[in-house]
Order: sequence, then structure tokens, then C-alpha cells
Amino acid sequence: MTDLVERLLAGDRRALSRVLTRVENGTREGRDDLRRLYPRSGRAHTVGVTGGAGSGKSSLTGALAGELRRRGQRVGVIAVDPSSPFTQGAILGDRIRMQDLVLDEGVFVRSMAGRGALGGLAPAIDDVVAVMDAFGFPYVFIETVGAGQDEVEIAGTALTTVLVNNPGTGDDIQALKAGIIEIADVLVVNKADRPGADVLVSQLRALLALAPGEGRDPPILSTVATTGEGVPALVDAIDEHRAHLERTGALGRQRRREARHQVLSTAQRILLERIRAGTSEEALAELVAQVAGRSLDPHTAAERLVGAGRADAG
Ligand SMILES: Nc1nc2c(ncn2[C@@H]2O[C@H](COP(=O)(O)OP(=O)(O)O)[C@@H](O)[C@H]2O)c(=O)[nH]1
Ligand SMILES: [Mg+2]
Repeated sequence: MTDLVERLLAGDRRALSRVLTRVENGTREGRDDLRRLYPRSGRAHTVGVTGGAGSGKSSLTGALAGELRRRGQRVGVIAVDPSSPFTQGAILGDRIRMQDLVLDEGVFVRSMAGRGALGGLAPAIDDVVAVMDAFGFPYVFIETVGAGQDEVEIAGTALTTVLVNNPGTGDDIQALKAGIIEIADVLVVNKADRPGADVLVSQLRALLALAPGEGRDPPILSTVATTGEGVPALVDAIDEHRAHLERTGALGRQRRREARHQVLSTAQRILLERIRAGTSEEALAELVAQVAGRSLDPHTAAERLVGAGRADAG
């Protein structure tokens, strides 16, 4: 059996790695792989873990994976965070625990570069999620460092979004006021071993009470990722959220919304690629110079680029 997709579907982790690389690189082979795998996806519970740098997202994801392993589940992890302990820069304690997970056949960790050329999440994140899903992981975690827009994007990609906060920083309440709370399905106060955790829980509860009360309020859970305290309850809350989505029909709506977003954003990427392919660096530099010199407006310049891309594609 040499076909990579066949091997992936038979549970070969090395085939999974290689397919992920092709898909991430956006090669023709990667697109072919994805076309075959996509119908097999859609079963995993995709869980976004987002929050500020250092809030404990990686530790928590590791602890969640450990708890799910104890429950007999297999777990895929996508770390969209260059500073993740899953890759480098790990402090020793984290690295040892992550290593345990990495050596576990039931856990597969994939790190991705933080940002694509167009900004936002790495462009192939949805594709990577779909491949992990098709491989058959019942849970796929996506760790992203929160930077406003990324959180919103991850909320589209994941069925359940877990927002990680810490006591005593004050940033979190600011971020929550800025509307990020709207994308959280489960709120976590991690580092609950530190002073101020109870205060933060109260503040979050008050904030939720203020928010226009339609639908379900996200539960607020306290965790200590480094010891695993509160982690079983967090797994329960994540499961409960999926059950809620299924019960209310929100799951189908969310899948359609995400499909629409993916189709449109992929179309945007394809168009931009065609435009770039149809335009020489010299022609682009000339347009840019004219816009910078104010002899041409950006709209007219862009129209010319699009025209050039279309002429080339046709
Ligand atoms: N005291 C305490 N430290 C924690 C907890 N969770 C994570 N940390 C530490 O916080 C630091 C950042 O954790 P990390 O998981 O890398 O955060 P990330 O940047 O959000 O992925 C590490 O030193 C962790 O050991 C916790 O619950 N309590
Ligand atoms: Mg991290």
C-alpha cells in the first residue's frame, strides 16, 4: 500500500504527517489528498483553545489531551503558535509532559507557523483540521495565541472555543469588554492557584450577566493546568457544549457558516494567486510607485492588477 491517503486512512501516522505537509504547502498533491479526505471529515469535535501569550494554553491543551487519553480517546493537536512548548522555547517542566504525550500513539501534535502571507491564521488551518479529522481523531484541539482577529477566526474553525484567562492581569477583562467574550463557548480561569482567581470568576460572571442574555451563557471553570486540577470538569464542559450544539441544531448552522467562509476565503486566495502569477514584479513595482507618488489611486491600480490576472488566466 503506497498510496499516502490509503495509508493515512489505515491509521499510518507517518502518512498523516506527509499529507499534512503537502496540504500545508498548498501543492497540487495536497489539494488532491484533501479532495479525497474531505468527505471523511466532519466527525471530530474541534476545540479552539485561545487566550493571551503565557496564559497556559499549551499546558491546558496538554492536560486536556492527557485527561481524554485516560477516557480512552485519541487526540489531535494543532499548535498555531511559534512559541508553543510543543515546538521550542519550552520550559523543562512543560517539555517533559509534552514529551510524554508526543510519545503516546493516541496523541498527534502538529505545529504550524503563526501567520500566513495574508495575515490572520495560517492559511491552511482549516485544511489541516480537516485532515486530522479524516484521520479519525475524535478530538482535534487548535491552540492559537489570541490577537483579536485570530480568536474570531478560530471560533469559526472550531465547534467549541475555550477562552483562557488568568487572575491578576487585568488584560482579560479589557479583552472581554472588546467583544471577545462573544466568541467564547467556555470560559477558563487558568492559574487558579494564583491570587485573584475567585475575583476574576466573579468579574466574569458579572460581565456575562451584563451581556444581552440570548441563548446560553458560557460556563466559567477554574483550572490549574500544571497540576490538572479542574481539567476533568473542563473536558465535561467541552463535551456538554457539543451536546448543546447538536440538541439545538446550532451544529448544522455553524457548519454551513464555516463552509461558506472557507469557500469564499479560498476563492479569495485563488484569485490573489492568479493575480500574482499574471503580474511581473516589475509591473507591480511600477504600479506601487505610481500609487506612492499619488499619480494613480489604489483602486485603479488594483483594477489593473485584476485585469492582468484575468488576462493571464484566460
Ligand atoms: N502557576 C501556574 N502556572 C501555570 C499554569 N498553567 C500554565 N502555567 C505556566 O505558565 C507558563 C506559560 O504556559 P504555556 O502553557 O506555555 O502558555 P501559552 O503561552 O498560553 O501556551 C508556563 O511556565 C506554565 O508552566 C497554572 O495553572 N498555574
Ligand atoms: Mg502555547
